[in-house]
Amino acid sequence: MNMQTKPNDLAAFWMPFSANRQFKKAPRLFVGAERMHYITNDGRRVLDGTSGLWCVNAGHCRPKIVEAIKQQAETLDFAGMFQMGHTRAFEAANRLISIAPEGFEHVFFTNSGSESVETALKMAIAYHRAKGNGTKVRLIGRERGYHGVNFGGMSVGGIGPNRKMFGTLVAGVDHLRHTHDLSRNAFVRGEPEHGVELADDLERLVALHDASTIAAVIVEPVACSTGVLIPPKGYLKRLEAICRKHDILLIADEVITAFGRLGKPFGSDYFGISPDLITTAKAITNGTIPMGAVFVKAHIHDAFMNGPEWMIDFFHGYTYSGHPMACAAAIGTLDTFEDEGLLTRVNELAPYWEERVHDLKGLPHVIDIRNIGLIGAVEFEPDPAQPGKRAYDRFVKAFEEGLLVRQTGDIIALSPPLIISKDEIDQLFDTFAKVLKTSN
Ligand code: PXG
Repeated sequence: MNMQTKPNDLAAFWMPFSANRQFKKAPRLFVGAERMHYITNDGRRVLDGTSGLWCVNAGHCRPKIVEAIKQQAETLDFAGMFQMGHTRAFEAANRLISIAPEGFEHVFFTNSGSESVETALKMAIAYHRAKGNGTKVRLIGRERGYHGVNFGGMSVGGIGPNRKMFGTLVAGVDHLRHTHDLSRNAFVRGEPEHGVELADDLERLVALHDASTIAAVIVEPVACSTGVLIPPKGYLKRLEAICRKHDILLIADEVITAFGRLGKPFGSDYFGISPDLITTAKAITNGTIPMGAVFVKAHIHDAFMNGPEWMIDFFHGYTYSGHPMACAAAIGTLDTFEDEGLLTRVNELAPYWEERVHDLKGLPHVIDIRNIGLIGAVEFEPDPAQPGKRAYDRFVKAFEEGLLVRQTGDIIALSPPLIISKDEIDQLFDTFAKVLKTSN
């Protein structure tokens, strides 16, 4: 151990996706959390307007989840899952399948959204190979998509700054155009009217590469990290139909939209689509223990079950796939969701949420407001000299005013825990409106 390290020195931890130098000059630190609030190191309560990082759908430090984790730590701390098993993993998988959209019969456990994405992309390519279609290897993502930070996810992802420092990325990837169109859709409530034809972009890529070379398309039902881009009406269904026509797998990246955010268990339920694979993470354990899961339809899974029975069927997995603590946390989370009706509670809240977020129209520099389920976003006119600074300043100011929001570019995203009350929705928007009125 380096004896010069002071216990609370901020230098040692190189923080992810952060402006480290600026943060360490004026840190924002939490020491506790309870239901809808964080508690800062100087004892202030901060309303959680972002469910942590879109994970804490049931609110913070919920008793059934805490208890499940405690009990598991005392009973079975770790068991590897390669050629061995433990009962909690099978229990968690069955519980997850019981709330999954129709047709999903299997889950593959990972430890994060990024790992779920890598797993799904590998499954897609290997599936076609197993079916005798070994040329179907290309992967199609979408501009402005976010699929985590590992090489596959980064490559199908479409956020420039996340890609530009990392070389040529994975070969054989192409991108659909994004669906953000303020000229036609600004201030629309819910799903935008215009842009269904953007799904036809997949036909353009099929014409260019030929369907015989394309394994899968991956999209987020709602592209959240990039600033909440809501799909135009009919877009996802049309994309699904084009995938079917060309035997291209559709992967719905539901790391954010799964587990009740849109008022249904999964975003695919909400939009009425039936993808082949669904990637999840985050709220699967209410953010408590890292975990991800890929939901798999039977035809995909079964394609792998064709070699000798004693042989490994899918050469992929993580030391911590199906970790007992994560499985216990997932079961405690699903119990909490069920007890409190959280997977559908957003249906009650969404109309009020929509009213309140759109009340921000007209405040300084606001050029668009978007909402769906319990998600909101406010886009600001960028300061041409310092793009991103306007939203960043509002994020910092909101924190000082006791509200946690999430900044990306010149957009602020809002996504509180699904247990939020109407009074707390009022408090969130009153505070945020004050911040917007008093910022440059
Ligand atoms: N896919 C999607 C759709 C995501 O939103 C990932 C994959 C990667 O998950 P992991 O667990 O590897 O981070 C994500 C993650 C934000 C924000 O504020 C969003 C994410 C992560 C951190 C911040 O928008 N999404």
